[in-house]
Amino acid sequence: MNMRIPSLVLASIVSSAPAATPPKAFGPVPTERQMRWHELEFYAFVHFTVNTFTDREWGFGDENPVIFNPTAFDADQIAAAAKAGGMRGLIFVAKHHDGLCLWPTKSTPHNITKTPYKNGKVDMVKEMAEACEKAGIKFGVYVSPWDRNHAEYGSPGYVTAFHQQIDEVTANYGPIFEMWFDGAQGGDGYYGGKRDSRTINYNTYYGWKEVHAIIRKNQPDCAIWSGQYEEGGRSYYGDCRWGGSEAGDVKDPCWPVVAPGKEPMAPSELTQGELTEAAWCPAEGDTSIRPAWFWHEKDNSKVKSPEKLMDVYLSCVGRGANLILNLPPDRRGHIHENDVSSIAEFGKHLQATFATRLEQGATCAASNTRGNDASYGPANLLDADQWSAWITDDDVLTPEVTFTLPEAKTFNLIRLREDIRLGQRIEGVAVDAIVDGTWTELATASNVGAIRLLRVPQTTATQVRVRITKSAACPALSDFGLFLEPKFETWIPPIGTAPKVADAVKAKAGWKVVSASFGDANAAVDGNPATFWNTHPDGKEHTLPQEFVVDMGSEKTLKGFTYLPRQDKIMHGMVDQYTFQISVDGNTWITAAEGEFGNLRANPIEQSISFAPAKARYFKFIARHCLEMNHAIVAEIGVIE
Ligand code: FUL
Repeated sequence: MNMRIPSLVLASIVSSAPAATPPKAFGPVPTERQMRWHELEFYAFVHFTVNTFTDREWGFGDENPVIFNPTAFDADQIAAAAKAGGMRGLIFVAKHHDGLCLWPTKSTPHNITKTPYKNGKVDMVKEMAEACEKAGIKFGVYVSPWDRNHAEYGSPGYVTAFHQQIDEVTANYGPIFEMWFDGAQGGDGYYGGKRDSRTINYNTYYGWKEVHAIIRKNQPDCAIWSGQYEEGGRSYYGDCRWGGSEAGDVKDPCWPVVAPGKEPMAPSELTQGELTEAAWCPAEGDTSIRPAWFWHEKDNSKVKSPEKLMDVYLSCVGRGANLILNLPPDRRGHIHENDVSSIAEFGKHLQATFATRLEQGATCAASNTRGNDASYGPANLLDADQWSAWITDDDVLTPEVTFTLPEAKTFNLIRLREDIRLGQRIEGVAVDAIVDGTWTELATASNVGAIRLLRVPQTTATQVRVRITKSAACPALSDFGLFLEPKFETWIPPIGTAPKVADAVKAKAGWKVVSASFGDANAAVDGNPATFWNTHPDGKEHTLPQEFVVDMGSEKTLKGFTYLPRQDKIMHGMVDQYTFQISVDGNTWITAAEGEFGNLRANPIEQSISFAPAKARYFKFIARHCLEMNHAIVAEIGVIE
């Protein structure tokens, strides 16, 4: 308390003035539900279904539920891993695109009761909800709208089943903080044995208005992720939206305000019309601790390090968005040792970083305080209430506040927040410190919002200043924090080591491309992810199907193949349907595998396809379909022996 006296003294000087008129909100503002959602900042995803056992990312919907048989599913171990990582909640994938419901739903027979796990007498959603409650973290649920198993997908019958699923999970498992509705939609699938392709309109088919109504009835505090619909010429949004990449980062700046047909907007872009149509719909970044959403043994060595996790955290939470980080259980139904180790180290790092607020005890002097009223004074920036704000007079848009610390402090991370209950207003901010006797700019940002974390060069100073350089309405900055982020130790995964790129190249030594339907396919087997086989090299499209044949130099026993899509974030020619053939003599071919690669658009990682072991000296890769345009681009093909 003593440490705070100086700022209180300052406050008492201004408090003799009459109470100032409260500021008006600017643009859309968050609901109470969204405020609670913002405060969560960081939580886990848990992707678990038949894919864990088939090594796929998108199940086709024809998987026999008997393959879903974790040997030791442990909801407490999963919740504990999330908790150790500093996460405040967990969203469980109760049904992925393959359609297997992990609770005993009445909406479809394709559910956990048909699995051998505990003889089908079990409810995994319940186990996960209870484990979260025990661990003291919030619980959320992912129910995939796209259902590749359901016979009636594409017609009204499925929508009824989907709504029933949402009703069941939101009515029966206690409080749910977020319902997550993936955007992957339609296309081919098992569909009750028809094995055809179904097209739907994501915005109109699923009956989002009713979905909202079911969730609001059962869980008034639950945030709805996605689920936008139109009615009477107006757009209605869920409570939060996708951050735009599955790498976990969001744009800088990332705005929480959306309007029909527009990119999320900065306050200065809001026109009069948009002020009435726009809505508060903040971003949530998502990514996995591994390259893929589901556990695959080959990825055990590719778990993101605590240091990498911190980069993701800063480029998501640090930009005002919430972060959802996937921890996928393995075939035991445990979070793998490597993932547990990394996330726990990361949790310790977060804790060590934010444990000490180095600005505490500072005095603060602002260039302006609203109506000279202490209740809007800069002391609000230092108190424990993260939303109480320093607010200026209406016509003061570029004020500054200077903090004088009781003694020099060393910091490398700055935290700012604004009182978003008044709308997001700040569009430019700079932070300076007196270094070697002169004010030196340490960082700038083009917005603040619910939270802004700025890494700065390690600085020792007693005086620090925040300048608001642009604001759509009088700024309402609500939090200022100085922190010292510790250095990372080298993290070594407890099990196994990472394969070296050089090994991959060595494995392909002696391979020869024997033929290609177009162009030079060597780039697809040169071990270099940056070069690719391209059947559209010169403005002329050489259309699909396209193929090439490789002679591996000697006979091998193959168990599968790998495909690395182009890595430059362009979808043109990205092959998503393939046939893989093998041959011992280069004349007689058998088809070892044929199918699609799932989720390439959002997450174009290396794909591994397994098949029954077979001898081969030659393989033929046939590109049958691509995501955009009509040609083939392949970065790498490899084999699994
Ligand atoms: C994607 C899905 O298709 C992935 O499988 C995963 O569930 C991810 C979170 O969203 O778009």
